[in-house]
Amino acid sequence: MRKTRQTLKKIIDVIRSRRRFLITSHVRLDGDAIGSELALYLILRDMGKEASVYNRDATPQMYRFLPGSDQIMNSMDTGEIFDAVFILDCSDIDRVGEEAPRVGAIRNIINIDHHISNGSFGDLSLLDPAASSTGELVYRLMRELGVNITKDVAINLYTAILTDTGAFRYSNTDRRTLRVASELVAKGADPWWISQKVYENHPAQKMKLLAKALDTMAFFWDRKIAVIHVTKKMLEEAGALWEYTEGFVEFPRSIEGVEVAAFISEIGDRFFKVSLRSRGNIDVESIAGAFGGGGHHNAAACRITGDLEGVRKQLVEAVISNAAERSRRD
Ligand SMILES: [Mn+2]
Repeated sequence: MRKTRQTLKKIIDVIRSRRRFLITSHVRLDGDAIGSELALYLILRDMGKEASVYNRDATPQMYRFLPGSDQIMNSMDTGEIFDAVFILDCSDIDRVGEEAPRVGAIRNIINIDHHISNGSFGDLSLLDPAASSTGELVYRLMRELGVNITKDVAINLYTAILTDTGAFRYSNTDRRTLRVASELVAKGADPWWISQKVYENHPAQKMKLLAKALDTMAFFWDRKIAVIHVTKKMLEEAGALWEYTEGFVEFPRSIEGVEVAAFISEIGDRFFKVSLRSRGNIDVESIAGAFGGGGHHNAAACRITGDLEGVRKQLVEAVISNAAERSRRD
């Protein structure tokens, strides 16, 4: 806690003493990444600083209602010079994408994240795996800065927290999370308006794709593991975008008796992204870690090469052996 305070003070020193800031996050954006970026962007601008937001990927349609999202760049100017960069919600600097080496060459790297696997890269790391979201950490930073949280900032931070807690349902939701959310509502974030924008604004193609994905549901290990997948072909057939798959993994997880849910998506030739969710004891962070990925105890992701059947098999075996190892230890 004391170290966190010191880090916050050091970050504030950098903000106050520097002028030109870059803000970035991970590829395959989510609500926490974008909401945290835009909140920080708007605050820095309000402080009279120069700030730019760069993401490798375009902002998903569902997050384009966020104030400031039209200012996000998807390419980096070669000539631009920054005094400092904020890397948000990234357990590793490589998560930024192809521009990671250039981002990493910026003098002051400030790493703000809540992933347990964050290796504290950069010059200053504000890390708290107990925080619900990076948005909650950005909120803490703003409180420490003593800046005025405008309605636009509140909307961004509320969305960050809302989406990373699965609408305040996951185990990362606690008193502090709800208190921060309540303060953001007091600053003008309207829960119903934001919920509609995020959760009740789906393109029809997304539901078509979801129907196909649910049709692939397979159970393993006495129905304690449920796996669904989406291939490029399914995406094409539904006329859907990759971003529509956000949240699909919640469907297998919501089934009675399922302890580990996996969503496998084809991202390249013999190359798959695997999103993992668990409830209770099974630590999907360590399972994803075995494949070079990371995340949190109950939510993690990794990439696995091979054909679809092989990937699913490797994954199921990894979950079972992880559980067996755990029960031996306990
Ligand atoms: Mn996050």
